[in-house]
Amino acid sequence: MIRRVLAGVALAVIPLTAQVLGTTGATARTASGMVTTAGTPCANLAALTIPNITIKSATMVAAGAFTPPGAQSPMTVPAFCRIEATARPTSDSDIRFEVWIPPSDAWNGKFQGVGNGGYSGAISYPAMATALRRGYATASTDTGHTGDDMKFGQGHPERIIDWAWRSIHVMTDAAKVIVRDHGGKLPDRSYFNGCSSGGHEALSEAQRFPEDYDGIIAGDPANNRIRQTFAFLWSWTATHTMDGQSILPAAKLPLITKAAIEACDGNDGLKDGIIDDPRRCHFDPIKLLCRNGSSGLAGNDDATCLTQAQVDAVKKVYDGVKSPHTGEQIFAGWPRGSEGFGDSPIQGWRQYVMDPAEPMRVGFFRYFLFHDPNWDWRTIDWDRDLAYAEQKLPFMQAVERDLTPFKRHGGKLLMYTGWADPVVPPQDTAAYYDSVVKTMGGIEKTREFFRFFAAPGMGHCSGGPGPNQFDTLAALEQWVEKGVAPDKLIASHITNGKVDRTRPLCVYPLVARWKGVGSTDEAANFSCVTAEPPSAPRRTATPSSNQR
Ligand SMILES: [Ca+2]
Repeated sequence: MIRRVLAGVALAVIPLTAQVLGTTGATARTASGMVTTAGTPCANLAALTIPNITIKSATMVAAGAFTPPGAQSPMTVPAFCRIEATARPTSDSDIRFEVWIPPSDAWNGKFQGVGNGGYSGAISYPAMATALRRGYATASTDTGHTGDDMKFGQGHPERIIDWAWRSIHVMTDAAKVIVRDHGGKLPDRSYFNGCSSGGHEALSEAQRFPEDYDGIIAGDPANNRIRQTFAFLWSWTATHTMDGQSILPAAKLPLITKAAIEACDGNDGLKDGIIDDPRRCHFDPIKLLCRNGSSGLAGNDDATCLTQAQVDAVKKVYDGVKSPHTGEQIFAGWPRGSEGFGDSPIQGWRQYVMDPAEPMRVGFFRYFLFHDPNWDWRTIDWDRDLAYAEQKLPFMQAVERDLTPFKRHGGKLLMYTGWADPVVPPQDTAAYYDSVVKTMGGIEKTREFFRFFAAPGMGHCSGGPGPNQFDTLAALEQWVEKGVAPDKLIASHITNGKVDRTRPLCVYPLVARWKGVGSTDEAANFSCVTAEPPSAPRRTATPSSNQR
């Protein structure tokens, strides 16, 4: 219903009349020889009338340095027309968004909506600049509030909806109208590109508004949002005492990752410092138990081993949330290999599990669910509270398995994740894909419009020991515009600005396997094959000369 009511509302309102076109003078000739007229000059866009949208400003920005609001340092951008606007689809809404449009000679004729991170609260200027540099008209929104915490939801149910799905759709509709008015035509193609919360937004668009976009990139999607939030609370309570003391010192996380990789690196037949698929890794942290049997809290033990309490904590994070009553798995645990693989807090369990003084996203329970700023995480009832949350806030989810409307629209969906993601457990992302495959009639029928790529050893959206830089947009453009579906993406690992390893990321569920000759750091020496059954691990390959 939501889809039918809202989709196309804005587009239907402003006919692009000859009179509107006549206000400009600029004309251009398309490849087919048809003369088109560039639309309203940038500065005049401020006078554009779109229902529920207020355009605050429309200004030309010259090529060069541009410092977006809130940024410490400038970005380098090509010239563009910058439109600042606010959408108020409800009386309580305050959805700020910007639309950036290249000059006609630089515009590729396409539109790209870009997604957010965390609980958003900020326009994604760097992603907009990236889209602009590739010739796209682009838009981003603050999703209807400012800041990354969740207090905005207290007493503002409509703003929670704005954040959950409405802002991206409203932004998309309005941006297309603005682009049409300035560029003289609707975008030839529209893409959405997001990771993390942006991945959630991407899947929400494919599910709720299948006609908004022709191509959608969903990275490390936090689409199973309610259970993901319960899992944050679970992992925090697993690694902290009831009075909030940390059981597991962050300094020990790299030790655990090292041991997990040692245990599981060879499962894929190649000792290369990367766990290929953590679902096939069953490393038990008891292997790290201190030999002197020391136990107790952090600080009383040896830096090279784990106390029994620490072993138990790590196991709980791996295992994920289970119903204490039925044993049902509520949400996947964090993968082996994600514990601590890098120096920054997001390259391991620090940022979302270990470091917060309270469970990450506890504001969800306080401000979205129970409307009680004093809600105490110790009172969680996993079954009762989960049932209540899923009944009360279903719009926070983007877990629909039937994507028939998006497929029928001709849409193409490219989803990716990092197999070492310490924020959104990749096992849940794979499980979502598997469930869509089941619903949509099998892997072949699903691959016609929806492909999934998992990057071994990649963290949350980027980083990690595995090759983690790859061009999803170029692959999706080929698929949408030329009908060439991606069977693999070539990923690079970069150290100090230098590529030191490339690998294919194979279309799921295929996996990359070394051919047995040549450097294990070159993608060309790998094939995409069906994974070996976990019960019969392949013989360890003969190491190549430069293997690490
Ligand atoms: Ca390996």
